[in-house]
Amino acid sequence: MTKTVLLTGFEPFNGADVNPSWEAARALDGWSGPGFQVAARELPCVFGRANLALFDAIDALQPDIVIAVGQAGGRHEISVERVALNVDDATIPDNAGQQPVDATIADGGPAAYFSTLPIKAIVRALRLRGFPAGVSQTAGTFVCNHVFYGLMQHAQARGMKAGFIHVPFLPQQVAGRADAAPSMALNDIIDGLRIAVEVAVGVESDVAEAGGATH
Ligand code: PCA
Repeated sequence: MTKTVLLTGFEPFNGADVNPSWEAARALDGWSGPGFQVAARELPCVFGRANLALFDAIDALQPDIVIAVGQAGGRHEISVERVALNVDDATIPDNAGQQPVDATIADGGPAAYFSTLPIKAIVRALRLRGFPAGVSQTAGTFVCNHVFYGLMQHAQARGMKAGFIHVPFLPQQVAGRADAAPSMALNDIIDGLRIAVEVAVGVESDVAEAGGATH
């Protein structure tokens, strides 16, 4: 049976005019391969509303696998997230002007959820193909983590595989910046997400190999 994979990306935020997560996800809308088809949807960068948009998309598409994607400006690699935390703690306002501080996402919910994607297998496949990639131990405490937490709660109830991947800035976002933030070409981000989808569809249990962090 063909598996449906929902890929989400975010609208631009913090005054930017582009968000690589949506640019990459939208490029894969309608892409299909052996045993799977991909649908892409854009999420608002707004606490609460983003999760409602995600749950609507899940209801409409009934996906087997959900991979939410966000921009992590300043990171140099494709970051496959391990853990979603039950906290909102924003350093900047979201696109509706909300800036929650130390707020619980789900009262009575677990402190954290783990991704159910084969995160080590995805990182290994990306590295074998020459992409800078790694497991990340935190998706931050802004809208991406908020969506990731809501996604995992929803996915557990429905028995879907789900997780989150952060991607670097695009070259055009860092050109001319004094701080030399790293970036990745859009085509590489797109190809990296293709690999992540293929592994998520094809690998049932994750590989065990070193890939954590000492600090
Ligand atoms: N990145 C932000 C929110 C939207 C996005 O693309 C984050 O990492 O929380």
